[in-house]
Amino acid sequence: ALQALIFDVDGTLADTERDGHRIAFNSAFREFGLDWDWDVDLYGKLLAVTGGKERIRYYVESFNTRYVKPADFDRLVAELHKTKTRHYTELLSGGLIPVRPGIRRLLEEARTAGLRLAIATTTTPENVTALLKYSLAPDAESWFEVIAAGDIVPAKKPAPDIYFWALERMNLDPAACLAFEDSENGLKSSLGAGIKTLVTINDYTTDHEFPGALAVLSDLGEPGQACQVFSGDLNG
Ligand code: XBP
Ligand code: MG
Repeated sequence: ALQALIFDVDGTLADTERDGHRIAFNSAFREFGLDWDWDVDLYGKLLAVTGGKERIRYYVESFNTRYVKPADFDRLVAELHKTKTRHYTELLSGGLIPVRPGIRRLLEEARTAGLRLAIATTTTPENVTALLKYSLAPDAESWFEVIAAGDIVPAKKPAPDIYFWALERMNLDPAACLAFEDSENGLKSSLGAGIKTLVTINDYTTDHEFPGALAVLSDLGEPGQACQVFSGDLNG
């Protein structure tokens, strides 16, 4: 029987990438006097790599090859990313990024039904805490038994490690869980850990392929506002 729901964060709980993370990266670049600017299209390409520090490296190596790396580039990446996290959490504290349709309802119903809740994400732990607090509820962090995030596993999504970490912490069989993801990398990660997965797409992931997903939906819907079902049988 189903015992737990495990949620991805970015793109799944909320549409955080375009108007959240992307803006915060650009603010950090400006603060460091860099003329790097990630527009909406470029950021879509950069999302192929999960993890902010990894994404900065990917940009420099594949999209800004004229940039000459300083000797202490590793440190620069770490400092840029720390600054980006500050900008991102500040941005969230304004409450500007709402949770996606159906998320609040599903979480409330799951809590009432006694399901265990967890998070498995590649983003930084502080970012998760801020999103839960400012976009969901002041005490929302306490709704989740385990928050698996960021660098706690070295291999980020699409590797299954972050889901394995959460399962182990909760002492749960993957068969007793359902995961929620929005991207190809996320789906590979959850399926790699053997967890059935429901996908809700967003603007950045509409063209992704989702083989093996339980269903692919536009969103989780709200009363009087049905979601679109792209694949899968929700009654099956
Ligand atoms: C999304 C990510 C993250 C964020 C940026 O992860 O790939 O890297 O874009 O956050 P998920 P950080 O969908 O698994 O939540 O800069 O903190 O890495
Ligand atoms: Mg995601």
